[in-house]
Amino acid sequence: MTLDFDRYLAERVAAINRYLDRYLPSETTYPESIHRAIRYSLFAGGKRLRPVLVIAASEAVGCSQDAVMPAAGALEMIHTYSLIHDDLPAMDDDSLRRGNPTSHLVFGEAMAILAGDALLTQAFHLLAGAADGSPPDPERRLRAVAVLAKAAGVEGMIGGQVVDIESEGKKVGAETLSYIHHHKTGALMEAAARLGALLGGGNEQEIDLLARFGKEIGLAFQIIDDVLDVEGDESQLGKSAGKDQKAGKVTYPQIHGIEAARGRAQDLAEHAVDLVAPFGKTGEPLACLARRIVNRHS
Ligand code: GRG
Repeated sequence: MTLDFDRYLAERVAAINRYLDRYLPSETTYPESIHRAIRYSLFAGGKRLRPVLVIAASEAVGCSQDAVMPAAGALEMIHTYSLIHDDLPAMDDDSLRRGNPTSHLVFGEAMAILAGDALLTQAFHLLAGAADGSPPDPERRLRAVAVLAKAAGVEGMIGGQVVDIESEGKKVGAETLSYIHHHKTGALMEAAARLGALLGGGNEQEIDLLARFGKEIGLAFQIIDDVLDVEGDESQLGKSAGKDQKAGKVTYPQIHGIEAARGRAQDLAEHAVDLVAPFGKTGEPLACLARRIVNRHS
């Protein structure tokens, strides 16, 4: 039987949302303002790609999703923090995110900064095992914390954001663009797949292979994000379109053209599909995810 991927996705997204809802303090918890700001951004309807990637990678190595839910939740929390901070006046100064006014427009700049900080910090509380009380394997849990810290920090997402900001309005080449994409977007995707495999009990070879898968689809995802910024429709994207050109940002379509950009993303996705072929049936959701990433409209 072929996999009903829409159903697969819907079930996992619902499980992630339930998990995060249970873990996070309610909006009536004191001090209410910060919990309202956190929940406003987290539950505004993101695609949940990174936590789904954690779960699908764990399933590929034969694990049930329960063991990796803390990692899945942590990935989404860090991703959401990066969106809140990226939208701030000091960064992209954006007004629309996940179809809603950005956090700083609703809660003020200070609360938006704090909501992002809180999500980043709480993500490590969750991953470290404080929420479930029964770390499956303390050594793997510790490695997982290190993997996520590296991916979110200067050697990963922050490093990519720094080079992105410093490249604005400048004529930079393909090498710099590749650094930005691999770090700003790819690092969290790679970490998601690596964490799923690591905490799902995979062996070292499986962990490395799935991390490579995450890296390839991370790059494909960002190339398509660049394409959608040019061709996409704001109401479908849920965020402002045409931002990259306005901000003088270097993008894949700008250097290589739209057709080549789409072609490169397709090639990366197909290569990623080949990488997970050895997993057979349990790797099928990952293959579907790779293809969905390049055929998306939002
Ligand atoms: C400001 C700390 C900080 C980091 C900035 C990741 C990042 C680095 C900024 C976020 C903005 C951005 C354009 C990142 C590139 C990755 C990307 C395309 C994010 C959007 O991810 P989706 O489409 O968003 O998965 P949803 O809303 O669906 O979760």
